[in-house]
Amino acid sequence: MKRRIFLTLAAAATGVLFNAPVAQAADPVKIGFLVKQPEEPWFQDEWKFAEIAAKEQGFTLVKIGAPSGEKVMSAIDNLSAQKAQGFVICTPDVKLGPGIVAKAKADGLKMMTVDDRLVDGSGKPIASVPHMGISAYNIGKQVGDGLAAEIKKRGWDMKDVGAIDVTYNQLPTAVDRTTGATDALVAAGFPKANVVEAAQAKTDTENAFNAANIALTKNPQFKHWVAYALNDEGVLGAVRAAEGRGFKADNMVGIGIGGSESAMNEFKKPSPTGFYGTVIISPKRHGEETSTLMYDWIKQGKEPPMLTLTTGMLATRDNVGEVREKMGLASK
Ligand code: FCA
Repeated sequence: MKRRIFLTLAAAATGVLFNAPVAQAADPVKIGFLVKQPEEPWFQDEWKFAEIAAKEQGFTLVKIGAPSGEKVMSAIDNLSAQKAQGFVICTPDVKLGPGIVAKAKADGLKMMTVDDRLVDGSGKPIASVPHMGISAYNIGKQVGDGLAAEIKKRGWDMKDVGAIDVTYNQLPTAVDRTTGATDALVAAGFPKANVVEAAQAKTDTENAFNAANIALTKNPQFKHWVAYALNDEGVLGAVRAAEGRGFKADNMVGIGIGGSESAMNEFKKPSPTGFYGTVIISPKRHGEETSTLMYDWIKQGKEPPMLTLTTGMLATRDNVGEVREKMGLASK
């Protein structure tokens, strides 16, 4: 009896009784971080920043590459078996939404999405899952504005310029990004008829290369080209395809989205390529902040904001160092 009173008082003194944390104090926190394309530098960077959060907060981070629905489902079961309490995910397919939500619930895991937002059976975003994404349409507009400014600076006649719009319409954030870019170009006076859609089968350089090649072959009338896509890899595919047809830095302007290693390597080449710029987004926010939000949710029961949309900044090889510094990415 005496012992019970003592324990109760001790618990009350530390606030445990009145502000019960969701995880037991003794449980080590374990958080999964699932990404759809682990080979892509953007996702490597997200993981790197998530590791920083893990070190700072003292939780275990379980990094899992999950390029298919089956991989996602088995990864969630696996996390549950390892006694993880939650996970952050960039899904390989947003339509897996209801299945992922049900699986996480059945396994008793908290979840939040990053980059790509889950949709329900009718294609609407699943608003009940906390999400951090980019402000896709506005970032796309920054791409289109940058392309239009460069076309004007070079004094190109817009009727001689083709635009390769590398699309991936299965993914809403991709649609928003490329639509933003097209809208900004058209608003700057670019002829809509000169926008050539090039659908990629997967969001990587190889698939963008194949799509862009077809667009170039079918449109020999253009003297110059610009290109955009949902990410840097897509634009790099278009730039490489254009190079293969003789359109080098003088006649090709590509602006990507991301700012990870693929773009940085391009800027480090001794002479400029058709990869003119990138809108740098923040793997720090998408990796470190998401996993810290998940940690706070597990530790303190504090649910993350339901929707956070991050911004980006256009960088070219001339100012990339400065822009990275402004975005808090310089030391990485
Ligand atoms: C999507 C893209 C990635 C990256 C991320 C922020 O997941 O596929 O390349 O741009 O959004």
